[in-house]
Amino acid sequence: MGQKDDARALTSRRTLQPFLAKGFFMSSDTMERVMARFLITSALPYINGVKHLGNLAGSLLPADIHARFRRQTGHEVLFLCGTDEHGTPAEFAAHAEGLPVADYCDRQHALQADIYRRFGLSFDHFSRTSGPANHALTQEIFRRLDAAGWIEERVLRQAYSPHEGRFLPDRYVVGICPFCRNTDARGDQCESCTRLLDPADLIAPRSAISGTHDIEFRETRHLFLRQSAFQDRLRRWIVGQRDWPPLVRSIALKWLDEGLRDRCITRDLSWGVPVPRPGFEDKVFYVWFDAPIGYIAAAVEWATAAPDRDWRKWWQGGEQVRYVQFLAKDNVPFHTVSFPVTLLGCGLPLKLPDIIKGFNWLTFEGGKFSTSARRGIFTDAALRALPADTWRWWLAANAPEGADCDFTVERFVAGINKDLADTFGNLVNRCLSLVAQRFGGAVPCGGTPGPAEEDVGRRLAICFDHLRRHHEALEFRKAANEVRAIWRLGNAYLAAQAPWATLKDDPLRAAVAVRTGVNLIRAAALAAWPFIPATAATVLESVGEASAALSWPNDGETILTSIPGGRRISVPPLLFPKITAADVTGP
Ligand code: B3M
Ligand code: ZN
Repeated sequence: MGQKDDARALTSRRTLQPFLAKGFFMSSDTMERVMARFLITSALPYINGVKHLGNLAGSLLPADIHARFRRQTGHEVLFLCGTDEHGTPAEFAAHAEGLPVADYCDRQHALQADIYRRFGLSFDHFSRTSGPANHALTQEIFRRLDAAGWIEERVLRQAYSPHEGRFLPDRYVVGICPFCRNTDARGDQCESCTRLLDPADLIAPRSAISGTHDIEFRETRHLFLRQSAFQDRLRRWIVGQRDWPPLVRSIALKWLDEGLRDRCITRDLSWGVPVPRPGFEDKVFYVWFDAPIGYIAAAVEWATAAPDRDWRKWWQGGEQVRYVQFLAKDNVPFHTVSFPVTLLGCGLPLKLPDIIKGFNWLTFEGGKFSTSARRGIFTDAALRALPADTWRWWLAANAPEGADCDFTVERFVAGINKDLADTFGNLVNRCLSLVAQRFGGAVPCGGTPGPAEEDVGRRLAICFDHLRRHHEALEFRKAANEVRAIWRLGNAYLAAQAPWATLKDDPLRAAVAVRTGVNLIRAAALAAWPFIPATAATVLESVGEASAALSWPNDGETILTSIPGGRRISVPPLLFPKITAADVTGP
């Protein structure tokens, strides 16, 4: 640790002192509010094609919402992601498009990065696992694991194609399934009966590359990471993670209960991170070995872009950094078991995740989203159909947290029209139009706030308190519900005060109500910002609060008086026109 970090450690201990002196344990909330820095990662989307809405809902979007919330509450945040570019699916996809793998990955990375930018995902850096930083770091971590005695060479029997002059990874061998007779079963699994297979099980095996049936089984050396030796350490660590969602804890413990097996971390491919060991020139690391190291490499790359950035401040920041991972449930074992073994085993003081937020599946009209079958709505098509905020809102408000969640066009249309058009859009539009039409475009002055304003202020403060707690607990549906409650509160206040009706008889009362209404709009937009950032920014700009997006309202009293009378405002264009099914699916 450098001097700066030491100084930071001291100040932070001093900040903690009052809590510790009282002789009680800090709750994790208090701990988080005191702690300054959040390292946030979303699972790295795989490179083989544009992702569907399920991928967005199950890691990228919630990670972004959390990063935005933490920035809003004054925390220092490093939000990282990138494309996961190695492995057989990348080679296959490139082959299908007739491109060299590197070119295919360049193209797909640019495409995905652009889509995520348009979705408003606010990464501090969007990296690539095929980049030099990840290659160097993966090899370095491997060397350290090896030096510490955690790597073992073993001999395996594996499919070899004399025609291609190479060993074939399991997925590169296809043949007839011995169980269901599907003629295109893959060496690792039969997609038709879903049974897990070994290439040697296949009847009439052939190479998926050339189709040749000339396949032999030969002995070859591979490297194994001795995960089994970490069983007890991992169990102690996982059992101690009381803040993890039950979904993640239970998947992790199930794996441990079944007994950790040593893991083969090498593959016979040419695309990937080369294995730095004599005799392994034809092999690369298994994609799941190098992909999570990509989280660290992303920080290293981010840090090289400016002299005042230090990746160690994050990855080796100890207790002062809170590391939060977002991922879908099928990725849980790799993040709770394999990656932690890599981190623990390499002996570097790297951070283990503090919280792993796992998600269930988003399904599509009662079935699975499927990239290979092109079933569902894909992120590029979604952006062509409707603005990003529309998707962001629905996917967060219906996050597949406690259980799987089904996306149906009907539910989507109903949700968007009710929440965004009728509730938020209506609040902004009717109040700001009134300012424009009846007050010459300036927030009215005069009048004295009374019990109604006190009441709405108190309620608003309670909502923001709840909202903050839900964000801190990573409860996205509950947080979205609270945002909705804030929007409704604004509408209910305006409906009860009806300034359009009192304007003539009691202009001062109308002035107070409209001024309070404009401030309620500001609050509504601040609450909305992590979810629908583009729209929230438009609204804040129209009430002259463009720079407020990154602030969190403090208490009920000032939140309703921040925008003073006399300020000129503008009316934004209709925020959310009502939609129909045809807008979602196209004509
Ligand atoms: N690429 C998983 C997936 O696409 C994967 C995540 C890697 S996180 C290090 O489902
Ligand atoms: Zn089968």
